[in-house]
Amino acid sequence: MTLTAREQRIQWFNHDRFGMFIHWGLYAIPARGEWVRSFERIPVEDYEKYFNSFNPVNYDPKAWAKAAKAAGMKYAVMTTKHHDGFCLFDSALTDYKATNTPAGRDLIREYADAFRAEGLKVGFYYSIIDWHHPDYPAYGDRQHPMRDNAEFKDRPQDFNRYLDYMHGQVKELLTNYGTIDVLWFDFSYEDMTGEKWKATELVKMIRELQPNVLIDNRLGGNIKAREPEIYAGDFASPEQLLPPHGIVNEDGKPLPWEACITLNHHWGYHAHDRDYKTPKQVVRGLVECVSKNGNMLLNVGPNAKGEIPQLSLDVLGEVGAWMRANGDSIYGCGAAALSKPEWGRYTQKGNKLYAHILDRGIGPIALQGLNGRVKEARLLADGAEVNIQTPWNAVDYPDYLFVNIPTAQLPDDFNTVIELTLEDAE
Ligand code: JFZ
Repeated sequence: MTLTAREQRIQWFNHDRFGMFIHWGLYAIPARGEWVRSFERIPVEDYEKYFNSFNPVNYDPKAWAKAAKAAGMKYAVMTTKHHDGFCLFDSALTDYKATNTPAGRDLIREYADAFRAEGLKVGFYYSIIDWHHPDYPAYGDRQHPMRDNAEFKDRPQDFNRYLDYMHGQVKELLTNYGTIDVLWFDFSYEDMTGEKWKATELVKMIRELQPNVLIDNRLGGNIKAREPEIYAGDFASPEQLLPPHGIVNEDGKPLPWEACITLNHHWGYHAHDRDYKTPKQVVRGLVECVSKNGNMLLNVGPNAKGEIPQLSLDVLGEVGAWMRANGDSIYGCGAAALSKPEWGRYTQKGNKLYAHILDRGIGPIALQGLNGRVKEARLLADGAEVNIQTPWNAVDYPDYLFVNIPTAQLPDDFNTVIELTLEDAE
């Protein structure tokens, strides 16, 4: 079967499944999240102090890349510019960039080089919303910091000038930093969608510069359509939510998707938000994504010194330990053609079916429809044989395979994975 260009470029993404999202910018200094300018209606002049003092002395993207890799992540997406308009890269089209702060260097170049050197794929987040550019709609906009400031009402504006700027920056990002694996645009709303961004023209340029870069679905358009617009995107981007049944198009065909998820409750650094998901929740969430043919892009928000918060590193470390033992049930895997079992979830890769046991229950674990179909059962974490003989008290259930766990508790409380080798490979 020959694959379309779209199907071909998405292959690595469907294999890799787990990535790191990085939200970093001037907002790390006020430390109240990346929407601080909008929420608190901060004028650009008052935000300027952060530009003048941005000096992340401990910025060490090699350490970030190592942390991502050790967590089992295979790619990363980092903010090159967020809604506040501040550019972490050395754009020739603006002065509002990291090179003109005390940081004094192109933070994106260092990120791209460091992550690539660790063998991770490199993605760029780029905000198509811009609260700094004078030609971006301010007064009356849904979320611009000056949305209800009457002084901005009759300000002369030329949106085409903003579009030239935005298209120009995308061109810079795809020209000056080598191969880029993901372009993560953010975001469309109301009438600010699709051709308002000159999206067809934009994507044609992108495809000429880097035909294989993956684009998210936030330029607008309908990714679920039978024949989606050229700018509708390569993958769907559910945010802070794991879609109940995965994502399919109008014909019921599975679509690539990636759930972006924060570790606490903020994308950008927040000094007081210590309400973190546990490593167990993260592992189970990732497994849920893969069991529904999706990816997880897990966020970190480095602080003003350029450090990933220790609480985030702690979670990533524990997730990584689980991934080292159980990554075979994630990479290259997708949904199994079996419904969700009572005790957990399935993922599958060819003739390897992975039973993710989340609930020990009592007695043997019953796997419907698998009796006589399994050649071998092993604990994925250590390769130890798992007994699958039908016990004397279960002969009345011929449709079920029984997995006999010899202990009252599961060996791995996060998620115990049993690798089943099927007789009938699919
Ligand atoms: C967006 C950003 O606003 C946010 O800061 C972060 O970067 C996240 C990954 O993406 O989140 C959204 C997108 C759309 C809406 C709200 C937040 N919306 O339509 O209300």
